Amino acid sequence: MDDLFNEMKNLVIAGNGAELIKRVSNAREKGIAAKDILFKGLIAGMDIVGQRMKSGEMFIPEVLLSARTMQAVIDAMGPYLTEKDLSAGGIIVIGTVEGDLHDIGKNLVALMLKGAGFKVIDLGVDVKPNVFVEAVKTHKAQIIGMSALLTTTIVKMKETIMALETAGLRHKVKVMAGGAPVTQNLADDFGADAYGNSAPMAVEIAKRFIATD
Ligand code: B1M
Repeated sequence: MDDLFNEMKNLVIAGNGAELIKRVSNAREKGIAAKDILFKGLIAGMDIVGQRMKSGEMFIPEVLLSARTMQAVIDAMGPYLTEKDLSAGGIIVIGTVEGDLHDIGKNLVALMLKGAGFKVIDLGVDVKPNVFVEAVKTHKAQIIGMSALLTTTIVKMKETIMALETAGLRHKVKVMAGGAPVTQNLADDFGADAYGNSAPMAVEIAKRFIATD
């Protein structure tokens, strides 16, 4: 099993989508859980890409190739990654905060929320605080989900919460924050209602929000 996950990691690093999709289908046929494929294969591979990017062994074009490969495989795996129970309901506005272009984690969270029955308004990347606020108003969202991957953009989560307060909407919407550099302490500090450290956890939190609404 470890060999298969290692192969998947290497294919993410190499940005070889065609081979990776074959490995993932084989793994599914063997009954390997989609979440294991995702976390032990794909995301583990992307973590190595991150380390190599930091050490200068990989450059932006190569990282982009890995990112596109990973997104394509996640899209292809969509039906296996989502719950069959569509009963959750609820409207969530989600986006990657201003200044930040990373969207794979955010897309995964959005995919799993949709699969659990949420109506997801995905604002994309580089979302300014006032755009989140307007979307909450327009769509009468009960939840707002913010993702950030850069230490320099986490502050935008706090600014967005302040913008919700200024608009008189803070008490009407639950705020969830996530993304690799975010921690429970940071989320508490800037006044979020919850911190999600993974896409499945984000779904659990969103369900809890709706249940206590
Ligand atoms: Co960027 N990048 N990047 N990058 N990149 C990181 C984040 C970095 C850690 C790499 C490194 O140096 N080791 C580093 C940040 C360092 C820091 O801030 N301290 C970095 C940097 C520096 C940069 C640039 C500045 C590089 C440059 O230009 N010199 C630049 C910034 C651009 C910008 O945003 N303005 C940049 C650009 C890029 C690419 C465009 C090439 C590409 C992004 C492509 C894309 O997203 N479409 C890219 C990539 C791919 C990465 C790494 C390698 C992988 C990110 C990823 O997709 N991970 C990343 C290193 C790493 O994270 N290991 C890195 C997989 C994804 C599934 O995980 O998003 O964490 P993640 O999501 C998880 C959880 O966090 C959680 O659920 C998901 C899993 O279940 N989650 C949530 C996420 N959002 C959530 C929201 C929730 C709840 C849970 O509730 C709402």
